[in-house]
Amino acid sequence: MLQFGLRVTDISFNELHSNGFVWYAPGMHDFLETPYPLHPAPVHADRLVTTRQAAEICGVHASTVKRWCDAGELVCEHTPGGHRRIDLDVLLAFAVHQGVATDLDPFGPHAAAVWIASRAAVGARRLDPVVELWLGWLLRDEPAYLAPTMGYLLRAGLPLTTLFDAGIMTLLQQVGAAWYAGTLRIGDEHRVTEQVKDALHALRLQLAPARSAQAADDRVAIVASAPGNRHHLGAFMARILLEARGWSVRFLGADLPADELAAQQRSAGACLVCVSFSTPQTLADARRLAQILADESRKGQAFHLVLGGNALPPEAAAIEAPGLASCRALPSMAAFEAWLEQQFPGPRPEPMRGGRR
Ligand code: B12
Repeated sequence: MLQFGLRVTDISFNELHSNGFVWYAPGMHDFLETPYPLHPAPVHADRLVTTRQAAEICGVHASTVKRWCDAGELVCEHTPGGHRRIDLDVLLAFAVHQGVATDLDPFGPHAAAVWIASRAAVGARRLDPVVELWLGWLLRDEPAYLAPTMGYLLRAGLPLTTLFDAGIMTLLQQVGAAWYAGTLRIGDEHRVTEQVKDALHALRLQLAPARSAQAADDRVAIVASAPGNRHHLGAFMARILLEARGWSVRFLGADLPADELAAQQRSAGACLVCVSFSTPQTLADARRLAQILADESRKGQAFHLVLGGNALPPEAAAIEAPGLASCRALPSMAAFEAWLEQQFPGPRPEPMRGGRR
């Protein structure tokens, strides 16, 4: 029988700790809060799959899996109740041996770990195993699996907003905490951020066909990071979300001067402007920008302004800017999507088709 020696993840939380890694730097609670709790203990999910799960993984009928088992071709165990259970590694090795392609093939030696982590993410909305996998890959400078995992999770049914709010944001919080604690070199922090950016670009291209089919001329948005803000992944996620919902987006990147935002809104005839604020920016910066854009909106076509990002405290919800069609400060991509659904109702975007590539 073929044997694999895979672990649930290739770098465990314990290894991270023994390497001097920290989950949370002291005094960072304000920006380390996540909608989903992180568990510092390793997650050892059951590696035994049912015949139905094995069938889903291999893209065959459950009766085929049972036949493989009963013929002794695929090694399985039996529960006290007589149900077949198959070790995930044995199944994946068997699939390779049989020439059966699975959605897990792109993950090579990490296939079992990706399946287990994706079940926690999609089934229990626990993203920490996925984040742990990503961190391990990135710290070892193996970013190639990052984008495929994102696509895999979406095809398995994880909402795009959860991938962003609980997955990517948490990953970067860990990276930021490690940098803050002095356990990650600044060059490595930059490298990892660039690798996440590349993966998000790849994800965007995977979602792009749906966008071009649905793009509606009246839904044009400007998306950028606020003047002075060099962080731009939050804005980039807002862009992906809008495009996935059929919007046409002018993405203007980081640190955009306020008058340029206004000029771009005018020239594109955009009905929506989205701006991301990151610490060390402040509520006052957001108020100032809203005021400038409100003056602009009053002179021409009224448009909606959405502010987001980790620099905005709850008080930002009270920012008023008469002249704008509306002004909202939203704490997450999930809140942004809910607002879009309410403000711009329309056909929901197609989820990524799937199960199989
Ligand atoms: C990567 C990074 C950088 C990169 C950014 C590169 C890039 N291309 O973006 C670089 C190296 C440039 C950088 C620079 C700095 N950084 Co920095 N950085 C980070 C890091 C590690 C990740 C940021 C990130 O991308 N997060 C992921 C995104 C997705 O999260 P997010 O922005 O919060 O977005 C989520 C929500 O806020 C919301 N959202 C965001 N935008 C929007 C927009 C809309 C419209 C909506 C609806 C929602 C929304 O949805 C997102 C998904 O949930 C964080 C660590 C952390 N804890 O976040 C530090 C961090 C933000 N940086 C920090 C600091 C101090 C700096 C510098 C001042 C360092 C320096 N001395 O130069 C400079 C500031 C530069 C500037 N003027 O902006 C601190 C801020 C601390 C503080 N309280 O001030 C942090 C927290 C690190 C730390 N642990 O101390 N940084």
